[in-house]
Amino acid sequence: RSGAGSGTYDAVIIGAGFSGMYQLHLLRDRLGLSVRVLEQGGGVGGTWYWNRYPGARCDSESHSYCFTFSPELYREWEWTERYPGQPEIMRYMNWVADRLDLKRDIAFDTRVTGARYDEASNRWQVATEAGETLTATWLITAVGCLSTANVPKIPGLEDFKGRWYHTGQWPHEGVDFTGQRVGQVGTGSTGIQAVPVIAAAAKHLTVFQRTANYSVPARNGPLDAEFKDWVRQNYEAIRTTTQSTPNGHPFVIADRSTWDVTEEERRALYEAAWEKGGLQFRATFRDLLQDKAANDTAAEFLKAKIRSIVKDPATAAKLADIDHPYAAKRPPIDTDYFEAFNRDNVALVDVRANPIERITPDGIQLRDGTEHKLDIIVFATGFDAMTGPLLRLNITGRDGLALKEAWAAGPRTYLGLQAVGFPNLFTITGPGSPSVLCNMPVCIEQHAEWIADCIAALREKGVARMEPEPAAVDRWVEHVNEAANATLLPQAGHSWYLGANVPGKPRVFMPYAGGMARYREICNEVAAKGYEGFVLNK
Ligand code: NA7
Repeated sequence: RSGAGSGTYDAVIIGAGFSGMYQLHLLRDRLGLSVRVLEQGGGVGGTWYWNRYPGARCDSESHSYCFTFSPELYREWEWTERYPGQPEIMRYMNWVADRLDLKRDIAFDTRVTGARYDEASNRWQVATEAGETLTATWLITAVGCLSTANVPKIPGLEDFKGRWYHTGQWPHEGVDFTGQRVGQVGTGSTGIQAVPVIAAAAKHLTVFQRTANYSVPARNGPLDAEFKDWVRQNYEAIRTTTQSTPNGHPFVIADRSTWDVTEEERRALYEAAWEKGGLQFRATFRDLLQDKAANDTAAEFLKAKIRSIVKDPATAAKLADIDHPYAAKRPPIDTDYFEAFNRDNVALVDVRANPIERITPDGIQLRDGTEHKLDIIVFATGFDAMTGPLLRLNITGRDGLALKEAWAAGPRTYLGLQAVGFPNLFTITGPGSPSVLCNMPVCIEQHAEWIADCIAALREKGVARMEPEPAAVDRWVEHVNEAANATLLPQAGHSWYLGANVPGKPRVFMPYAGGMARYREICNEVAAKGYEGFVLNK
């Protein structure tokens, strides 16, 4: 149903992806609150509602990329492939929404244009594009971390005579590439998924690569009956694993160091991990993300794989010219990405050496004057991650403080959940939470449950207003920095974890790298100590 309906609610939730759906279920069905969810898309699904680009598929394995709070729901849904594709995830999200009867409390096609905290009434006022105002005690953002498309500001785009698309705002009717000359900008996780699929459909595909990337084969395929039975029978064990590993995935990081084994054994272990495929590759040794020399062994193995797959030595050299440690940027996994460069209709252009200068009416022109003629440009250029979706909500807190101003030098939160000056506002998977370094549904379930428990506890105590202490925020920001600096993650200078992909964005390492399991413990301790670090007012 569209139209938010002005009114007063206990809670307003912005977004109807995994986070918003589960938060609605908890607040409405467990706590009995009145809740309205505002969703700009025409249906549930969040990131998967928008990311319909060719090859769109989750990099988490399907039996861990789902809700696990309900054994019944978990066992009833049957995934068909090792990694769920976008259409299957959408079917799953709609199925959950229907099973939990969520849609009646979600206003679709409803964009939030502003949210203002009114001190006198201690209420949030949320404005929608249609001119409605919703009033709520609790405001919860469930807007995701990767939902604000980053279309690079390249001069001339407005004059391009062909069609152009960003992968995160893909037309629902799809794009027909038949007979088309396509240019794709970007070789992150998205671009790496899209290349082989576009290459198979288009007349010609030119891939514009600024930063070469590692990728490990996903080894996707249909799941057999035996595995599906195993998943149903091992619900508890799978959940225990995902909740106790640092990254929320259903595999355990090996306990051995890179240096515990001989070179030959190491090669055999990498080879086995490569054959098994997927994000598990980074779990081969426990120190890959802490010890640069250890990481180099993985990096060299993966670069050698690129050179062995890609037949043209010059193309192989460009693809393997990777200057960041393995997994210091989000590590992609693929289906025939490097193999696609062996096709006659695919070309790689290095735009690090020779950057894109402008877009002409006919294509893309590089600094040295070369023009690539194109009918379609695909921007797989990522997102204004983590802070982008929050800042565009135009949130204003106490004393007219805009979130944009409060975070002008970078985001500052306590636990990624709350910020000083914004009482009763909770940010699910906000900056300073493990979010993007974790298998998302695992992180989301923990956040939504913590928030629901917190609201229940505050209501019981008669607390009307909650906001973090400035000192608690200072300590948390410092801890987030320490956690990042204990890893190789900040060494990838151009990663979106650091905000480096958006010109002018402050360079702050945003996610919490201390691991989901540790984070869960910290959040539990904070709650057990009566919400230590938060100011609670009656
Ligand atoms: P990413 O990982 O941010 O990748 C974006 C890619 O686009 C990356 O290769 C960028 O190069 C490239 N890019 C961005 N702007 C430009 C310009 N102006 N010129 C050339 N190349 C550019 O986004 P994805 O969508 O792939 O992945 C995001 C997450 O979604 C992913 O990690 C999963 O968690 C799901 P750069 O590296 O900045 O040099």
